[in-house]
Amino acid sequence: MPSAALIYLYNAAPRHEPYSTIDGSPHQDIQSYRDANVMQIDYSEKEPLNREPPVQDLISSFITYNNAYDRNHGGIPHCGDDHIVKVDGAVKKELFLSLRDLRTRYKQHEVACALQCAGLRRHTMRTFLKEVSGIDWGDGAVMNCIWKGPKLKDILNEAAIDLTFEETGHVAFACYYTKVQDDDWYGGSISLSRAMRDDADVILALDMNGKPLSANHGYPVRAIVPGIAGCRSVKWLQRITVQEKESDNFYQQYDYKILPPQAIDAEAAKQYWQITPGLQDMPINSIVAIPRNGEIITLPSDGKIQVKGYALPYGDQGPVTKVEVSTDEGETWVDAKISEESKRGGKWSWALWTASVKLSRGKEKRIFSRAFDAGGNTQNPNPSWTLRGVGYNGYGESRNLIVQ
Ligand SMILES: Nc1nc2c(c(=O)[nH]1)N[C@H]1C(S)=C(S)[C@@H](COP(=O)(O)O)O[C@H]1N2
Ligand SMILES: [Mo]
Repeated sequence: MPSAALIYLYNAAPRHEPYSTIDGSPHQDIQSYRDANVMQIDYSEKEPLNREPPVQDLISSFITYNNAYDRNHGGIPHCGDDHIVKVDGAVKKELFLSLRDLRTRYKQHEVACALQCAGLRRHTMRTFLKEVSGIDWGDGAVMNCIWKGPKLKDILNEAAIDLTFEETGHVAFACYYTKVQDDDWYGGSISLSRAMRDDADVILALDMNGKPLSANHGYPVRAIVPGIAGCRSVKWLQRITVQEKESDNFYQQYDYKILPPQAIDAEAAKQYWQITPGLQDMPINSIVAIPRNGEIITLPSDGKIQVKGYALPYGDQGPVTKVEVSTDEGETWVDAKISEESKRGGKWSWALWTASVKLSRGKEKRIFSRAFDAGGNTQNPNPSWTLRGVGYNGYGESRNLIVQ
């Protein structure tokens, strides 16, 4: 496969009723945000850009410089450099921050972290467990990058939080430049406590891998919330609101949740959306990138082959400390080698690993992987099905291998 090739995915997500006014307070000022200077909009809410790279390419570099996945619910705005981020809600002082303010008024902080779509590995869930709704993401909807910009907490400290119950507060991120598939704007929120924790490394990223963000990845500024589902890392960030409740955006309320198994279809799900918390920390995970499903492997004389993949820690409980591989259906496990770069990569990064394992000849052979992290988490041997197919973290698996 040519390395520049990206697998374009057909967006099979169902359309829902637009729902942007959960508390009866429509965002009346959307238009003023939308009038901000946008030079061009690529794609649209009808055909947003959603794609992932072949996973063999993805794991060839610890830092994802090329072919990072794209996930969009609407068009991609090309914003002017007069972009402003407004900070409002339960704060004593509203802020209107220019790009210059973001770059010069606050200490710049660099963080290496994995950013992953909540639907990562949905394809595995749908093929092994049961059909789910959503884009058919494989194992490539994740990138490991170096992001740089001011810490959100420094900005919120300047704005001075003015909330009665700070412990249960939220920080909502919004982008109004374009409509999205299920709402008039895109947004998501995280807990205020996560935002304010110095070691949670939540930043407003201006740079990605040493360069200003590209339009696709959020130029000129996006939230980066390490360890938390990518949907909360809002791109083309226009507004940060401190508030009592989660974001009222469709994608916070009616998507990106691990619904209980009783929510078997859209109708049954109705009663669960409001009582199920929004997905935040992503689960520990690992996948086998090489060999891929269905490969024909010719065994060398020592009977051993190289297996490669990546592993991701649970939310804020990284780094990955160990990865194991099994070629006998989980009876015995061998330790994989975690790459040196990964060992230095910090708690938020993925870990790239390699294992040399013995395989016996035959058909329908499977290779499993499982990861462990500093928080003592490991992958779920019996993952359960959930309607939207988010947060799948069964063992990594390469199957239907023909070994000769
Ligand atoms: N404004 C905006 N921000 C967004 C999205 C979006 O559609 N619009 N998609 C979110 C989702 S679901 C993910 S997984 C990440 C993907 O980031 P990327 O496109 O840079 O890969 O962005 C998040 N931020
Ligand atoms: Mo996502």
